[in-house]
Amino acid sequence: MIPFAPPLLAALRSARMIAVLTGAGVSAESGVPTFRDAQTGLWARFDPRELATPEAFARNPKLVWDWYAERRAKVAAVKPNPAHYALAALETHAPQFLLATQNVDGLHQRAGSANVVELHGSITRVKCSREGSLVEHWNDAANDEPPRCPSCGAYLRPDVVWFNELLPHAAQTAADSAARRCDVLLVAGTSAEVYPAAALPEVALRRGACVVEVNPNETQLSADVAYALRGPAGVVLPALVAAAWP
Ligand code: BJW
Repeated sequence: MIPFAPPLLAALRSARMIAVLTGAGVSAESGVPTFRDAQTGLWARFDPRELATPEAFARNPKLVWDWYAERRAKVAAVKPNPAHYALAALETHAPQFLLATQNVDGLHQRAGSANVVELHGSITRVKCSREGSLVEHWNDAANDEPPRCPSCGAYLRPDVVWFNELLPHAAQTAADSAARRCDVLLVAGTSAEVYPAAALPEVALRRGACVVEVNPNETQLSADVAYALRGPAGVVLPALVAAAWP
């Protein structure tokens, strides 16, 4: 049993609003690689930070499309882990709740989380690279270029947010509001390096919320949080929810 500080458990139980910010580390125990860890296999030669850009897509659309196609297939084959289920359980205890995720894998929703906003989109959706309209069906047959939009002929691309692109307005607004209003903010499995998501804990801290980090490693946020819970999210989060609501 993990010995959590009694004031942390009391803060969770008495919170009127709990907000959660998750990152790639929460899906690591499902087998989804994080961004800033070494990649394996076919993609080991590529830095995800280089491929997740509009410039990379403009330079080499087929390479970027294939990277996402492979990741989309991988995500379809994995399952939520105990961290995702613990956050779905946490939502049932909180009077008000918002989970803002940077992940594009949909695993929170598959675990039963209801009030989720996707800050960086979803790898399961595909859109027109020119008009932004979502496309339901596309032909992924091996080719030397990505599939094209059925209405305008531009390349299709994943409905994710690349560097230098704006976040979906509704998701950003909901997450900002939650960060300003929450009593407790749980920050799990993120390096907290990518903005504007990384600003959410800063906002919550300024507003006096109890900010709790769950991460096996130190981050640039660690020094400022009320509690830094060191360990894998799949172990720490279920134990935390069970300790707060035995
Ligand atoms: C575990 C674990 C376990 C392991 N349990 N934990 C200079 C200063 C400030 C900002 C900028 C700047 N230059 C540019 C910017 C802006 C830029 C940015 O922030 N860059 C930084 C890198 C500096 N941001 C943007 O461009 C954003 N847009 C924007 O700002 O628009 C406004 C604007 C537009 C135009 C002009 C000017 C302004 C958009 C950001 C989009 C990010 N997109 C990606 C790709 C999504 C699609 C895809 O999946 O391919 O999102 S990049 C990537 O990083 C992905 C992630 O969601 C995101 C965050 O990564 P995350 O989740 O934190 O993962 P890791 O790998 O970094 O960390 C994993 C953590 O888990 C680690 O801490 C581990 O220890 C931990 N862990 N196992 C718990 N079991």
